[in-house]
Amino acid sequence: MTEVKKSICTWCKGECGVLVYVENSRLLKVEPDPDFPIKVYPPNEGCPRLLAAKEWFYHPDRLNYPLKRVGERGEGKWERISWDQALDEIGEKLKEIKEKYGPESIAATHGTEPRTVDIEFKARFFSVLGSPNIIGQATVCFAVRALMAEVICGMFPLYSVKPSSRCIVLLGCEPLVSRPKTAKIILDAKNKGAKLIVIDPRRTRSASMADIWLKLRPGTDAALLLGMINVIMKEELYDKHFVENWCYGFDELKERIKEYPLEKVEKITRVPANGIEEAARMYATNKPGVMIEGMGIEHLPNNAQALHARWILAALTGNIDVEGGEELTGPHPKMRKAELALMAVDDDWRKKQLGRERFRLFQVPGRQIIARCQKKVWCRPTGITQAHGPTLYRAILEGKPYPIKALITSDSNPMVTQANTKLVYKALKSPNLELYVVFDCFMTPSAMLADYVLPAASWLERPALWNFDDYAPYTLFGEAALPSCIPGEYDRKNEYDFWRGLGIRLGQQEYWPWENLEECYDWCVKEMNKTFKELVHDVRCELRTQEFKKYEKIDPNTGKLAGFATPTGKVELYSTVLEKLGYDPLPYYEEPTESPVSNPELAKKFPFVLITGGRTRPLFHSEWRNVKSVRRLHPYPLVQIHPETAKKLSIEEGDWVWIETLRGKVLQKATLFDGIDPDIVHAEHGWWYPELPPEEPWLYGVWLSNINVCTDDDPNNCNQQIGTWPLRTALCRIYKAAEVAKLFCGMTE
Ligand SMILES: Nc1nc2c(c(=O)[nH]1)N[C@H]1C(S)=C(S)[C@@H](COP(=O)(O)OP(=O)(O)OC[C@H]3O[C@@H](n4cnc5c(=O)[nH]c(N)nc54)[C@H](O)[C@@H]3O)O[C@H]1N2
Ligand SMILES: Nc1nc2c(c(=O)[nH]1)N[C@H]1C(S)=C(S)[C@@H](COP(=O)(O)OP(=O)(O)OC[C@H]3O[C@@H](n4cnc5c(=O)[nH]c(N)nc54)[C@H](O)[C@@H]3O)O[C@H]1N2
Ligand code: SF4
Ligand SMILES: [Mo]
Repeated sequence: MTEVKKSICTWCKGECGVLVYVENSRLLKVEPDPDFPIKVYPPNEGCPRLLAAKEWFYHPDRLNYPLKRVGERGEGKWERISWDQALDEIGEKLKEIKEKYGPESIAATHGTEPRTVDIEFKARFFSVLGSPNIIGQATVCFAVRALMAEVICGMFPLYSVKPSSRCIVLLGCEPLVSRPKTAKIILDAKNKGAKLIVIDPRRTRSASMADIWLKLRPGTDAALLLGMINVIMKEELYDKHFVENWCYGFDELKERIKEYPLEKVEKITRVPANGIEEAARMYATNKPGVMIEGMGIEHLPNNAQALHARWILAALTGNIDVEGGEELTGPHPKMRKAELALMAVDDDWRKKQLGRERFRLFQVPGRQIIARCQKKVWCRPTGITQAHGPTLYRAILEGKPYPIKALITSDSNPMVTQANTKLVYKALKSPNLELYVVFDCFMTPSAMLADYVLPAASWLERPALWNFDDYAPYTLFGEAALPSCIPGEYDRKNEYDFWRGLGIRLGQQEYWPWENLEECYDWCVKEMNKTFKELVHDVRCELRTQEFKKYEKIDPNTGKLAGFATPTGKVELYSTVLEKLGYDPLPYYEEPTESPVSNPELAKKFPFVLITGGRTRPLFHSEWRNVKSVRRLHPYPLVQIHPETAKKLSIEEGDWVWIETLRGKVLQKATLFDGIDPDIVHAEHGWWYPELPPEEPWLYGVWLSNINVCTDDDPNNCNQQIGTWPLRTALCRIYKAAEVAKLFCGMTE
């Protein structure tokens, strides 16, 4: 008999409600759920990943059982073992390391977190263990923009664009490719007459349909936004009531902004002054307005300053906490999922967090200030803080400031997605690292270097309670469609069972009272007066009712206005949080460390600015290269080069070219594109070749086209407030790679 299961697909940021057809525990097909209330663009009926669901699920390379290394790291020799043996041995080793070097010598790295929906379990394991060293992509991804929103106005917006938005500003973001839910709403708003402003060095599809496209020089967003503030101040386009009553530091800002006259901004950004004026006026006079920032701004070495300016713009125009503007939803009053992480930032052991003294804003010192303010206004603090990845990889190699002896990677492929692959490789291969464990659905270049590789259950094999640590404006409930273990066929685990299994072996029994993930979810939703199962079947997608201008309401506990969750209770144009941490409290422009302006000598040898990682459909980071029907749609990595540049370098469409920086060089296929300046090139990230040999020196061709071989992670060049490594500004040179490429093509075709 065919069963139809209601699941949540997390293969990309669509997080779509889907129907999974199953017979005798076999997957038949997956279809979009027509009744699911949240729609996406492009419509998921044609989603190539969904169409390939069976190919993915029954892929011959899918990991089915735990593997233990028997040869050297990277030699590709494995022995199949049971889960009990794997967890027993890993648990034993962790205990030994903890006793000898302290819990902080055990670390974890993870990837684009919302996919697994269950980041809390790893955090819980580490909180009980007493190690502050979880590193991962948060330092370059969502956490960066969330953090700066929290610093300036005490909370972050999540999915806040609405069809009623009247002006949408895309700041280094291309939702038509990367964010299916947001794209749908933007198109709806645009159909209703909303203005669209795109700030991007490339002519994206959104830029093509925008009212204004500001083609800026990469890395100069902070200057551009300061220029927009200048216009809004000069022309008095700001919301006087909001500024007077709810903004802190207007006069100081006014002084600072004098340093950014439009002629200077034009010179820095290459955006004509009248374009900046026009954009500022459009944004300030079409309300509600919302800014959606993406990796174009988050991956910059001066991202904190740019995001600071972005929040000042939102505040000056009175767009904060209004419907269709920057909606501050806050924690779900009845959900307790985030509590699972046990994120008390005042714990003494958190003082050992790697990078804490330096990147104080993102790390525990900043988080402590933010958490105190949030407790007063939002009852619950958010908890996003991570140790610094580049510092941790160096600690593995150098043993400083203390040794890191064990690393567990789940849901990530750091050999491909972390900056400076050569250093990551050295660290993962180092004998200093006594234990490396990878928990994934497939064998990857990272997994090839592990001592144990453990098979992960995917979204098809586990229930889902998706609400972005309780902060999303909606909660999604999905059921497991397929068993995670079929004896004789495969035996995989979900995140909960994996971390619980390890926790129990490390004496954490009392912290893992729930026998399985569903029981744990029942605990999270207890106050909803329904079981998790009932919520899957009766609710599936709970849309939260929202209130706006909450800062103006009287807090019943204090009898005072609620205000914003910042030290002054106002939106801090002048940030007392930054000041307290010893940083400049106002935004400013700082040239990226590796640019033709800051380093003209280097630019003689490496004359192009390299930006990386603009998303492609249908690929998702380093995934899907192994699924033929999907790979066919995007078989090779493409580097975008302006036709004039290509002509000068005798490069033609489809030629393999070398992209070289100070760190290294890789090959990608040239595609000529006049929507980018002649001195800028854009390379894709995430490339490895699952069709090439897994063992060293190949590691699935990880050295061939993986752009992170070329990116920088030197802590001195990271953003000094947050720690972000610069994925989108580097100097490079490019040249044709005729002979090598022919050889390489033969191998991968
Ligand atoms: N140069 C450059 N580098 C970048 C970027 C860029 O723009 N330019 N972008 C950065 C950003 S924003 C991000 S978020 C990161 C992403 O970095 P990662 O998260 O490391 O990227 P993925 O390739 O998605 O790796 C996820 C791994 O998890 C596995 N996986 C899939 N589903 C599951 C599951 O359910 N459970 C488990 N345990 N594993 C699963 C996949 O097989 C894959 O190997 O990359 C960053 N790196
Ligand atoms: N299909 C697919 N969807 C995805 C992903 C995927 O890998 N594949 N990854 C997911 C993840 S984890 C993330 S974080 C999101 C990211 O999605 P987005 O936030 O949309 O980011 P990107 O597409 O990486 O980059 C957006 C734009 O930044 C521009 N850019 C580059 N440098 C600069 C600069 O200096 N300033 C400005 N203003 N812009 C610049 C690029 O030209 C690019 O068009 O996508 C998510 N969705
Ligand atoms: S892959 Fe993305 S767009 Fe396609 S169904 Fe899944 S979540 Fe939706
Ligand atoms: Mo990301």
